[in-house]
Amino acid sequence: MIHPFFEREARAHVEGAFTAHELGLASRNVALPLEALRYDLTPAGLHYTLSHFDILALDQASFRLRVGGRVAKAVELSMAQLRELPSKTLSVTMECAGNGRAGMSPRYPSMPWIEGAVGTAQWTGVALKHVLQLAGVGAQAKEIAFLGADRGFDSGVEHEFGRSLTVQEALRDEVLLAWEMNGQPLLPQHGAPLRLVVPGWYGMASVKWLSRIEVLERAFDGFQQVVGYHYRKRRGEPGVPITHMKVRALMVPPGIPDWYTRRRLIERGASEVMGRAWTGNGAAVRRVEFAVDGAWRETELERPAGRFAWQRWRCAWDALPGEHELACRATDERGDTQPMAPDWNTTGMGNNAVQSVQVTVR
Ligand SMILES: Nc1nc2c(c(=O)[nH]1)N[C@H]1C(S)=C(S)[C@@H](COP(=O)(O)O)O[C@H]1N2
Ligand SMILES: [Mo]
Repeated sequence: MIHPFFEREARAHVEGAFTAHELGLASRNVALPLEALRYDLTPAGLHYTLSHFDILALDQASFRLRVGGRVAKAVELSMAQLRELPSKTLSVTMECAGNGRAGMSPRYPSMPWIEGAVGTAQWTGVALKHVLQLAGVGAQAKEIAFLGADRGFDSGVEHEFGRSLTVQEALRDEVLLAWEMNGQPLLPQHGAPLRLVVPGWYGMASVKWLSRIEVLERAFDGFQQVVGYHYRKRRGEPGVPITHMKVRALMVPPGIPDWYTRRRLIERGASEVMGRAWTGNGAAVRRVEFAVDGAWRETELERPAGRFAWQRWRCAWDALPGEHELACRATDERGDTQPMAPDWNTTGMGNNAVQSVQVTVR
């Protein structure tokens, strides 16, 4: 066997039983428990988290953000200097691009998310554009790369977690360098002391433990940019880069659960089902439908707390005794909606298939 650090062969897909490696990742990287969809703002301890390598313990006092590359003047900023810049707070729904991976078969061996890799937090920080203005982005600049301080291997390649945005995307007002989440200092697992937050995009764009910004005259060629995060039907094909979140709705599974199987039991009669819906790319969710045993009906959809935050929906349901399958489906302003079955791709990305919940009504 080739040593895993130098293993460049793609990991073989798996079917059926979950592997010990998947269990290991699933217990490090936690999902939002779906009942926590009740909160407009996800308490930090219930927000999902995904870290590829180790969760770092960076020292706030000696921390410096370095901005270099094709800039007029390279700068280094301490946390104290960053806090002196004009700050703002945005409510942002963030979802991992791998959310729903466990529902694709055969399965890519990685973090086996079921459906809870999502959360909404208030992020406070400085708009990235202010920091870029301090350094002065050169006219030839094409992309801006964001490098985390965390380092490790994937598919035989050693790298620091890094992602890039085009200059145009990076200068958008809503792209933040954040040091607070829900009014509290960032927790270590969410990237303390500083992270990027790119509203509307899947989570991988929001680089944690952000330590270096490089202005480039070429496209960034980091592993997480060129190898990772593409929709590919076949291995080795160039594929389509993953950017914004797809439209999606989730419901709080109603009733009470069985501890082990999570099957739900509900009392008969009038009840209300609720959940959240979101989409990326600046659009809003236009409608959410709810289905009992395949019969779809409209729900009541609330306005979002901000342009980048999920929207609450609810629906009255007169629960009749028996076994039922509940489902929900969102459609956004662009007319994009959710498929009934996952759209399979090699690394199990962007699965926004309709959620379905089995319930027993007593
Ligand atoms: N430095 C660094 N940034 C990172 C990651 C990482 O592993 N390292 N994971 C990314 C991915 S894949 C996601 S989904 C989000 C998760 O952010 P959260 O843990 O705060 O929810 O962080 C992104 N930023
Ligand atoms: Mo992710």
